[in-house]
Amino acid sequence: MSPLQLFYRTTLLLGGLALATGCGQKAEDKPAAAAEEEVVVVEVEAEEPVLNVYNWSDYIAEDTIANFEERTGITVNYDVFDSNEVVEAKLLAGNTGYDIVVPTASFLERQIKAGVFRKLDRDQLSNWSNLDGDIMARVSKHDPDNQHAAVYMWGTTGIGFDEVKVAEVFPDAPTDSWAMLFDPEVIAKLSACGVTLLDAPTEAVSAVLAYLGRDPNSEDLADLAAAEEVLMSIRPFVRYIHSSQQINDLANGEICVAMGWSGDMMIAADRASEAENGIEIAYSIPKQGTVIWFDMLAIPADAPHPNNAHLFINYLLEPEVAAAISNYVFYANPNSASVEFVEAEILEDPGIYPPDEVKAKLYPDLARSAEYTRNLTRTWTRFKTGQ
Ligand code: SPD
Repeated sequence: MSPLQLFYRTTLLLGGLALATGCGQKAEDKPAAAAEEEVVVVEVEAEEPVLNVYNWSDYIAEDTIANFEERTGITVNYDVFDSNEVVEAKLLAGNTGYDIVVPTASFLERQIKAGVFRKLDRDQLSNWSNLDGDIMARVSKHDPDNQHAAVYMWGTTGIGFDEVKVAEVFPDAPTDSWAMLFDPEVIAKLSACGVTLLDAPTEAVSAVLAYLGRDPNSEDLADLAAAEEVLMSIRPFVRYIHSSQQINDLANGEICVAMGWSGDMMIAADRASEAENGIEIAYSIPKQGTVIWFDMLAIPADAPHPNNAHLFINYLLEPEVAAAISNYVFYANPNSASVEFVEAEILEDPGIYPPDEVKAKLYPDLARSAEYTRNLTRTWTRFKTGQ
């Protein structure tokens, strides 16, 4: 392979690659304003034009991948998941074949310790400075000096609910509380129209602990036992435990209450609105507090196309690209330069960008120890199987 790829700063970066590979936008096609930007040349090993991406489902704009492919000539193989545990098992086994993976920061922390990621080459990430300094400082607790990962999107975990159905089956339902899911008397009533939980053990147990007024990040086995007791008491009223199916089921009225991730619940609302089926989905951040989490772009140590992976991360760090994703999937992005391109409706939605008084109720998502995780997994298996 010839050892040359050219990089232009910001939006011109991929134009530079096109010049080197003879595909996509030509240098002379550059808009006049852009032509004045500083050109940065970085030499890296050219790779076969392939990129293997493993991302969460419903987590990218419709044209993000197609635009990248068009601009670079790189073919993207795009797989999806809906569980940190699944990604972690694959990463720890190795040889995933993926060039980009998107674990949540608390999981990334222990994966870094297991040596499964390569360090990012900042020389290939000219758009890195677009990242919000406060957010990157926050995730540096998981990845010291942000050496291995960039934040992709962030959000919270709360309750999505069908306003009409819930009002029908339980007019005084405590929609601002985890009691919707964890009080057996409440969930028993709501079960008439269908209640679901995320298949995310750490988050479910944390939420129960917040509901009980205990430390959501506790690794005390007495707290885990208390959470298990609650989970077992509500098990008969849970229709299913799954982390992506509830989006469409809320949108089409199959269920009425779901534990869910912020943007996903808004995707459900958007799909219902597009279907014009009269269903109105709301998203609530419970008053007892909830987790704030960060999903991270990282490159496995054995990635077959690490330079293409850097190109992709740099592309995602372009302000317009990040904004287009937020506008499509309703998740907050960490890109300060993207704000002017994010729709006002998204920026002003307190469920997406929580105001300070809500932020004060958000607790961090800490990495759990291996020993605690083994106990948690046993609890979760008993919960899922109801035994
Ligand atoms: N549909 C995209 C969902 C992204 C969810 N990220 C999960 C974070 C878990 N803490």
